[in-house]
Amino acid sequence: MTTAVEKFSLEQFKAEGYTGPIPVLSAEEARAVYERFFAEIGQSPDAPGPTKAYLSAWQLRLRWAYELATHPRVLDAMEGLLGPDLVLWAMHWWYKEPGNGKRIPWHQDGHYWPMAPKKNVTAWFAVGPTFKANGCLRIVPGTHKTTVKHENLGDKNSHFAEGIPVGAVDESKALDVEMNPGEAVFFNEATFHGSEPNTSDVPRVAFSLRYTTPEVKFLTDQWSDAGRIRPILVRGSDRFKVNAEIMGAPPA
Ligand SMILES: O=C(O)CCC(=O)C(=O)O
Repeated sequence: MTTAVEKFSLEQFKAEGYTGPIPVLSAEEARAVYERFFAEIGQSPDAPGPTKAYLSAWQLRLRWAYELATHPRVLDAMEGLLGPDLVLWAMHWWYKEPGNGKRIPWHQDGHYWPMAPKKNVTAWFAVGPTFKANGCLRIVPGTHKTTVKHENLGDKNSHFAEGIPVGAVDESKALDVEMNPGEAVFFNEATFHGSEPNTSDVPRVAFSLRYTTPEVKFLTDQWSDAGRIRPILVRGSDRFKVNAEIMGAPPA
């Protein structure tokens, strides 16, 4: 399988709004995570189907998920992009079972997140193989320097109601980020990204980790699901304490 990009650098991240993918887990480690994911949603990896399981914030309640979210290779990469003080604030599984017809529309994450300033690096992690036909992540390099208006798309096959109108995206510049199990790619809060439906018989099992730095305040009165925002300082120190009332702790 080919990957769209193979380097990791701060220069690329600054210029293009993304960098990677890099290998984080071995194939065996990724397979173990794959099996844990299906066990947690009450399915067999051999019979993947739709789920109604809650797919967010596993880092706050499952020790293995927390350890995955703070894997030293991820933290080292985040340190290279964000500096020495790191706050883990979200984890979300992006699962598309075979035949899942929903697309993730083109969007900029910062549009949905009340935080000040808007500053985030996502590590998007392939747990199983991700490729065009199973709806791999798509990124438009160089789109992270401005914010664009998101609109109600009126698309019943869209995972989110609001996104970037199709005409505002130069699809000819989009990368299909095909990835091997255990790889992670990094992008920021303004980089255009999305994905197409899974038309294959291979489940797309992936998750995102969200990282920021301690001076960033979460405006929890503006989040519809503020209960899941429990930032955890995972490296360095917090001189700002702007989120003191909502800080979380690693699960036992
Ligand atoms: O997994 C996808 O297709 C989209 C992921 C995404 O929107 C994100 O991680 O912010």
